[in-house]
This record gives sequence, C-alpha cells and structure tokens, in this order.
Amino acid sequence: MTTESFEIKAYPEMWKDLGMDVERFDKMRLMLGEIFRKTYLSQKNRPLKMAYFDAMVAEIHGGRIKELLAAKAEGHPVIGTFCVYIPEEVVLAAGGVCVGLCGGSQGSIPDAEKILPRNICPMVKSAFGFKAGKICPYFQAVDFVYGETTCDAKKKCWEILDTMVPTYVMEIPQMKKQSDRTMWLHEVKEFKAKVEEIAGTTITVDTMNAAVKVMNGKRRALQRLNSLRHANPTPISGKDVLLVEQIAFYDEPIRFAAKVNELCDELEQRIARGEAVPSKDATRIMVAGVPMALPNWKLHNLVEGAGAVIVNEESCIGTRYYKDLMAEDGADMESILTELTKRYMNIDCSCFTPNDERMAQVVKEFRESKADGIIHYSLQFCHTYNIEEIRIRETCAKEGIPYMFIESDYSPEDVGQIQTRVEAFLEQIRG
Ligand code: BJ8
Repeated sequence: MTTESFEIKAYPEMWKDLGMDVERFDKMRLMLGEIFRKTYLSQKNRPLKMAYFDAMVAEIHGGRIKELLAAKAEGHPVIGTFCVYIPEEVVLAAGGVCVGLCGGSQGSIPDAEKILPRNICPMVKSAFGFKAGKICPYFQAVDFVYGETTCDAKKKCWEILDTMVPTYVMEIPQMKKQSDRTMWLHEVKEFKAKVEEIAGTTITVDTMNAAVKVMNGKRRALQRLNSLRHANPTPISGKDVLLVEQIAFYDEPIRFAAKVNELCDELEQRIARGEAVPSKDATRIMVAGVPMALPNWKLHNLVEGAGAVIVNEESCIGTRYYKDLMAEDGADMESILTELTKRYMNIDCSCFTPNDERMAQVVKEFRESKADGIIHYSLQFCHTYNIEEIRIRETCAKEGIPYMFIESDYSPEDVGQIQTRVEAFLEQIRG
C-alpha cells in the first residue's frame, strides 16, 4: 500500500444499518485517513510487517466491524470496555468478543459537550461523544458496555451512557488491602455471572483455561515487541509501536498475536543488521502516564518529529496492559479466578492510593528501555494522574532521570507550545 493509495474504506450501507450519522462519519473517515497518511505513511524505513497494521487502520470502520457483526449473528456477545481492569479472559471464555471503546479523538468532543460538563477529561468526553453523536461503528455494534469505577468522570458518565446503550459497571477497588482484594474477587465473580447470563452460556474450567492462554499469548507478543524496541539503536519508531498497541484493543486476539510475532521476527533481523529508526544517535524518550487511545498520536508525533524516538509507554496502552501474565492450566474455577484477580490487581493505575508500586515500575521501565529521559503525559482534568505526577517528578529527581511533564488535550491548539517544550527538553538531555 503506497501513501497515495491509502484510504480508510467506507461502508455507508453498513453504517446506515447500524443507525449511524453516515454523512458526518464519512467526513471523519476522510480526516482520519489524511492524518494517518501524514503521521504514519510519511515515515521512512518502516518495518515491512507494519503493512498488516496499516491494513487494520484501512479497515477500522469496515472489515473488523463486519467480523463483530458476524460474531453477533452467531450468538457471541460483543462487549465494549473502557479500562484494562475489565477481565477480557472472562469475555473470551464465554465465547464473547471484547473491544476497547476509549476515545482519542477531538472530533466527538462537541457531541459530548452538548450533554456533559466541558471541564472533564477529554478521553471520557471523546468516548461518550462517539455514542451520543452516533459516529462510532464499534459503539453501535456492541451489545452492551462494561464501565468501571476508576475515576469520578468515568463512573458518573456511565449513568448517562446507560440511557443510550446498556451499561454495566464493575467496582474497582481504590486501595490494595486484603479487604479490597476480597471485594475485587467478588466483583470478578459477579462480572462472570453477568457475562454468562448475557452470552447464555456457562464458563467452564476448560473454556477459562483456553481464554487465559489466548490472552497470555497476546500479552507475550506485546512484551516481545516492547523488549525488541528497547534495543539500542531501536529498530522501530515509537509511533509504529503505539499503533500496534492501540490496535490490540480492537483486533481479534489470536490473529493479532501472530502478526505481532511476525513483526518481531523482522525486528530481530533489523537488530542483527544494526538498522536504526530514526538514527543511531536519536535521543530515547520514555512516555509515562495516561493511555493514548486511538487516534491520539499527538505527543509521539511531536517527539519523533523533533528527531528523538519513543522507546516505552508506561501506560495502559502500553506496559500496564501486557506486563503481567496469568498462571495457566488452573485446576478449578475458584483458583483460576483468584489468580485472575491477582494479575489484575498488579495494574498500578493512579486511581489507587497509595500507588508506590508505580514509582518503582516507572524507574524499572526507564532502565530497561535504556531511555534518556521521561515525559509524563496527562490529560486535562485527570486529577489522579495530574496529582500523581508530583510523586513521579520527585522519583525522577531522586534517581537523576531527566524529566518533563506535559498536560494536554486532543485539540491542536497547544501543538506549538508542546513542540517548543519538547525541543527544549531534548536539548537539555543532549547537553
Ligand atoms: S487502569 S489508567 S485504563 S482508568 S485519563 S478517564 S483516569 S480522568 S484512563 Fe485508565 Fe483504567 Fe486506570 Fe488504565 Fe479518568 Fe484520568 Fe481520564 Fe483516565
């Protein structure tokens, strides 16, 4: 696929059947295609195996939606989620399909602001706006959505979202005491019961063990990709890895893992040849903080546009999603669910207090990725990440890690200002 021939495919008939605002959505499709061409296809020396992920973008509003609709037609529930705390293993074990519905686009925010307050996190507004404006085929295709009680913006939005699409909510503990762990196990059991009820099936030890293997396989492939990009020089751009990580949230997991592994095979060959992206002496940056939902490529584009390369995402689009696996081949449902709750309780989201594990994890990932500096990225009005930034900053100061904090949203208005700050930060690192 050449830069000129790339387009995000249109499926107006299917969109109409899904009850979407077709005319408006088609304009968004064209804009996304244009941004993708400029941001991604203009890169030099991309791995050939990125072709699959480019094709996933070309079919983002069609091919994958058709697969979801086919799964539904065969009686498999399609469940939308917004947080890596929702246990995908349980959905897979019930024969269901999980899709991440987080919003990373400015285009849907005006739809949300007609209903929600303006001064809340853009990720929440973007996701909500996609449903309110009927401009997301994934939102239209899901049978129901599962929210969670991580942050205040999300948990109060679910009440409003429920008037548009059936919305269930899972309570996520805010601390990690034994009583919180007990409560979380109870929540996971309730989640399982709800998924079974909707899927009209009973999850067995065998189906659960099989689902755990699928998810472990997917997470292992992402771990492998992340450790290969840690090579110095790095064989792949941060933008490309971010795209793969974003596609992880809507692709079919077995196929996705196979394609990530094919990409990794190519990266191993590049490393052996000493091939560098973008150049051998590029400054290496690790990004930490809030996840970047598709198509939020703003920070990566600015950092890599300034000649640096991003070598790690310590966030839920990155390592927080795949750093932990689960024990396989559990003997009975109780022990499998206990293992599952343990795995998920390792996710060090800033919604927890205290969250000391995250400080240690940030330093660990900085060292492993051989980064030269950390940019902590947060979204406007995200209180938990914006406040936790203080502790990350102090940790970096103590460890002697060059550090910068960026708080942004999805609008293009602060691009110039962030660019200036990123360039100054890179200068400071380079000395
Ligand atoms: S486990 S990070 S995916 S909640 S940025 S919506 S916290 S106001 S994204 Fe997250 Fe789950 Fe935590 Fe991960 Fe709220 Fe903050 Fe917005 Fe956020």
